[in-house]
Amino acid sequence: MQIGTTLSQFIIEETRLYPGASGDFAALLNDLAVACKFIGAQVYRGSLVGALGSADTGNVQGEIQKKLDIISNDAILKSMDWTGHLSGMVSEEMDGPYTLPGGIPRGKYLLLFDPLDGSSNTDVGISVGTIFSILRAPVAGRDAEPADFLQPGVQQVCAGYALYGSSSMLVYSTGYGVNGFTLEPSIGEYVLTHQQMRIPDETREYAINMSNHRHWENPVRRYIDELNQGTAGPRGQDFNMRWVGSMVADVHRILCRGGIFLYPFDTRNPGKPGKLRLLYEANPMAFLVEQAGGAATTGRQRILEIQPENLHQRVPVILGSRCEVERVTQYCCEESSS
Ligand code: P6P
Repeated sequence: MQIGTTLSQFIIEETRLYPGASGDFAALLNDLAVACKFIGAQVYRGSLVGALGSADTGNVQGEIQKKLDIISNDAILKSMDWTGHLSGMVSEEMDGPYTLPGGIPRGKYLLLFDPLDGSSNTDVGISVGTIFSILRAPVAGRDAEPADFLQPGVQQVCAGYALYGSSSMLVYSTGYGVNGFTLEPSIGEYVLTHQQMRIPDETREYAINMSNHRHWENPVRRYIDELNQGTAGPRGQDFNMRWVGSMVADVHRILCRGGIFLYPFDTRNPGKPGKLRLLYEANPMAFLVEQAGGAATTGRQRILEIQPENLHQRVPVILGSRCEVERVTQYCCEESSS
């Protein structure tokens, strides 16, 4: 049996693209991959280990936590906090930055993550995932402060996700394209299976939660209504819809075969500009999508250029096949300028 290119081999070989690299980042990414393997093992065992259902706790988002949210969050913290490569971590599940244990060197990177995105799907057997983003610490050698994490998405040195789906995968980019690895259970290694993933500019597939139709802004409603009018409408084409309710699953499908994903602003809670969080959902996914040739905006600006204002800031998200994202963005900007 040929093993193929393992994640470890790929990371080391990619490190050679960075002259003078210390190897810290390579070790960091490998440690993160171990955490993702552990999380996947708990997700796939589910009821067998009593991991499904809700915990009796809530998180900073005001959401009831699933047991697997806590298991996943702890798995990443404990897999990463001893490494000496980080000076702090931010998670969807924690109010502020995680302070590393004493006696551990404070490293040059920051890790931001959603430990188990779409976790409500675990109880019903639908794909979920871990989303991660890695930034450089403005000041290495000290505990990271909240402001250190508030960097625009263009500053990410790495972004990726682990998908716990029909197979267990890890997909990431450091700025040299997007590569996907599939977990080979017999050896416990992620093996390169999706090299240089690309998103076609055009698509006939969209992902949105249609039940929010009446809450959307007019330009988004116009865009989706045009898709739904099919060949009889202004687009002159029929479109297909998919909505998993798990961002990692929807984005992975788009990286594999194209499409457009929308979680736009809606009027249900005007104080909330969107559902998805900028630092550990929108930014990493936007980085991946752009690296694969797609586009990612809020409908009015490039997501990666947003200057974050707080750790759990939410933004509207429109990402995927470039021509469709540009169309929606044009509709939104026309509305704004009228
Ligand atoms: P809705 C999961 O809760 C999540 O954050 C994303 O993974 C997913 O795309 C979205 O929310 C689903 O939201 O409103 O359709 O349940």
